[in-house]
Amino acid sequence: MELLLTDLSIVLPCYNEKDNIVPLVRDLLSQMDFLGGRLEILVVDDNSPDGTAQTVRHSFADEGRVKTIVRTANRGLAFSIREGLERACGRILLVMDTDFNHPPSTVPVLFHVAEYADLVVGSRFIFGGGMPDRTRYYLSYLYNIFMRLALGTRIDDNLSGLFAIRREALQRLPFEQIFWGYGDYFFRLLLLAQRMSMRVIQIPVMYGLRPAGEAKTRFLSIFSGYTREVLRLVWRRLQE
Ligand SMILES: Nc1nc2c(ncn2[C@@H]2O[C@H](COP(=O)(O)OP(=O)(O)OP(=O)(O)O)[C@@H](O)[C@H]2O)c(=O)[nH]1
Ligand SMILES: [Mg+2]
Repeated sequence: MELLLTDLSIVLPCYNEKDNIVPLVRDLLSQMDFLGGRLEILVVDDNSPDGTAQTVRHSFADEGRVKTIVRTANRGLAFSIREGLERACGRILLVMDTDFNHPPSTVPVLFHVAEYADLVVGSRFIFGGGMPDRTRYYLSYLYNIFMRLALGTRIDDNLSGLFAIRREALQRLPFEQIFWGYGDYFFRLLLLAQRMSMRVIQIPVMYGLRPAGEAKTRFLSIFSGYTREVLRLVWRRLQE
């Protein structure tokens, strides 16, 4: 059996998150300090013009557990996540946003539950979950009902992007069919995990507010892109 010295790898894709990334990494180091050297944090930055990567390198120069990856080719959220996952050494790999939408306090829970599942997913739409913006909450909730009906996924939140996966489960997944685009990679991941009969557990997550910087999501274009992708997946399924 492969001997893994890292218990948990946290992959943090970021773009222009200079003011969020340092407090986030500090928070994660303190939440998961019980792992000591068996923790690694990979900041995957798409060469942000605001100097996100330089800020991380400077702030954590003496912290060997924090690694910074700067990408200049093939940029984009899903490609960044893929690269982070490919370069991570952990037994359990966890992906989260870097703007505090995904609260660091859920990380110990995701890590713990991953002992009992292949994939653990943070969900806003089960008891205990939610998000502060009520309008967006209900719009996302309705959109998720549409996704679940169309795709047949059993998870309530197909767009959260917060998850932990065991290495052996990750290695079974076809990366080429999942990791491209933006948040749509997440519902492809869920769908394939379900089709491969993986054990998927959802835990509630209450989103936090972004303290600094700007959201990259442009809603109309993102959701029309998601809808096209959902319909493409449905069409492919019908043809199988
Ligand atoms: N590496 C990389 N990270 C990205 C890219 N676009 C967004 N991100 C990161 O992906 C995460 C989600 O992006 P957000 O802009 O917060 O998108 P969102 O959470 O859907 O939108 P809000 O709810 O409005 O915050 C954040 O950590 C971003 O920094 C990208 O092109 N490359
Ligand atoms: Mg966000």
